[in-house]
Amino acid sequence: MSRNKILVIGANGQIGSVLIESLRNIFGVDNVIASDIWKNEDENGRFEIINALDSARIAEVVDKYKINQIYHLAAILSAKGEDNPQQAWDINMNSLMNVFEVAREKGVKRIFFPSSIAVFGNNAPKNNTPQDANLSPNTVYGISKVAGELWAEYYFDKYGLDVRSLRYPGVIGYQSEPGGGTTDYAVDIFHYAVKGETYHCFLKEKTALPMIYMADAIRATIELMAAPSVNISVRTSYNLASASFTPSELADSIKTFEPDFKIIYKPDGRQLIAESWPASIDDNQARMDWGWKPKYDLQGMTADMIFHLREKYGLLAGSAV
Ligand code: AKB
Repeated sequence: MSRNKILVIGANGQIGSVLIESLRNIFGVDNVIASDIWKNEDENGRFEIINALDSARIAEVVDKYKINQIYHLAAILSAKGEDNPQQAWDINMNSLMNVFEVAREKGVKRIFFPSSIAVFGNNAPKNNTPQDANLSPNTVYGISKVAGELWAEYYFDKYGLDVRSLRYPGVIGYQSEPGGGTTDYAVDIFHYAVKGETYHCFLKEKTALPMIYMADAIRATIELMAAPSVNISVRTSYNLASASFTPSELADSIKTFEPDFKIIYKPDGRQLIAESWPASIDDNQARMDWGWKPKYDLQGMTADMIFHLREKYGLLAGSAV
């Protein structure tokens, strides 16, 4: 494990910024190279500017550090992707193909590629959506993830490239901001609640979506990447689940900590995307293959989010503002 040299592409994003810290704790600061199209001023480990559309630059960094694992997290998410579908397709697909090709040419051993519940569409069962449900997404993001999953399997079958992937639900964390997704409301709502502000929710109150707490999402990613190859029976992408809830259920959970919290529902274009996605996910294959088990339910994630955001905003009892 300690001989891993890991490159994280898209390290400044919602998941990347948290994943980097966990990987550095496990593998050592010098063995985990963060990269993105801009440098975060808080970054104090090894960092390289990489635009993942530039395959020569990826190859250069892979050579420089003798990289043998890549986490490719750079992507345009579901809601933002609909503003400029061609650009979202270009970024999501060509960056992924660059990573796969550089990995193949340079002998990188293992790749992580995030997929999403966005691969499902209106033809998949809404509840407990199975691993092998019909994939007919109606967002460019979802289409790019389906194509990416198939390419992942292709590179494994044809070249033996050990690509592993998770279909992330909405990820909820206090450490970082989400950027352009349909599930972003479930992070934003906490910031408003803790600051005592009314939240205007862009989804309807009864729209259930699968979600996962950041700590669980990071652990799932690292556990999948550490699993013995023989245990990985899914070479497209694994369904991953934790809690599923509606905006009103989340608001009620928040009210147990912030009783005066108010939410107003003002659905916009993201409602249609949410309605095309599963309400809950069956992740049994991940549980059976590599022992996946979430730790956080709705109450657990609410309590932890509220605690950390109160701390962040200087609102913990006894803390200075
Ligand atoms: C999004 O909402 O686009 C993402 C996702 C579920 O992949 N958070």
